Amino acid sequence: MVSKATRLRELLERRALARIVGSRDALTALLVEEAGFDGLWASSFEISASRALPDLGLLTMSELLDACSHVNQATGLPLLADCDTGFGGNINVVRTVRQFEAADIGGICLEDKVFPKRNSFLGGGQNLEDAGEFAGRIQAAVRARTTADFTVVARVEALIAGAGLAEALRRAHLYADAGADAILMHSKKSTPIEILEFLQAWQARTPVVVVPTTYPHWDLAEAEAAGVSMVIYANHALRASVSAMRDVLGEIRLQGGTGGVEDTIAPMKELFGLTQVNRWEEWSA
Ligand code: SPV
Ligand code: MG
Repeated sequence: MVSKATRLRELLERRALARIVGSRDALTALLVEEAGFDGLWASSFEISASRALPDLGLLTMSELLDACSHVNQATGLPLLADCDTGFGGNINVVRTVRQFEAADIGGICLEDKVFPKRNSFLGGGQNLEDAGEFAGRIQAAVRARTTADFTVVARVEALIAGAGLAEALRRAHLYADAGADAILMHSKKSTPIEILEFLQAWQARTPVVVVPTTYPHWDLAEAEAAGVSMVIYANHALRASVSAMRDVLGEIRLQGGTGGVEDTIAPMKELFGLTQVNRWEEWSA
């Protein structure tokens, strides 16, 4: 059987662009698979938000692992886990790799910010980790894995922090030298301009992952031609459900009953299907 790590690596290394989607829980993962996407992203933002917490590095490693395990077991899709800054120093990263690898999770992504990190789209400053220190963390992660295919993605936050392209490139090269399998280059510009500049200079040294939350109109074929290997739709399923839940709850409150929303929400039967109740009942018979 092909491991999830191998599948994630294949997605990153194949010629065609891969699209993975933020999944805070197992049910979301099922819907992502049903919609035909290539893989899953366990977003620290979404998993925090679903616990009514801000994305400020509050999740512990075991909380994230627990959420990732549910997401990972729900489908055959490979999962890239958003492990923020790695939950501490090198030894914490080593333990993280061991635990996530043992859970058959495809790989982890670590970002080069100081703990506790702040979500990249929050206003205010961002504190970048010392690049050498972070490269050491990447090296620790790479050395800790026991299967070559377990993927370690290094996320560069230099553009997010306003440190410029030269610094983003310097960091990306350092992390690739340390063994990172791919670089996630993050940007909060409203166009892919910074990413295009990076890709031009990077010359496909490693696969490149992007999160086009603030530049959603970038044509996928263009992104692929420019050298992007993987796109992450990090938070759209969560944002869709917040809008839908708000609308429906508002209507129910307004109308004094659920009759008016019945046709706009998923029927119970759909949930029975998604949760494969028939199979479970066969096993119980
Ligand atoms: C996440 O989804 O948790 C991410 C992406 O890390 S971002 O929200 O852009 O930081
Ligand atoms: Mg995150």
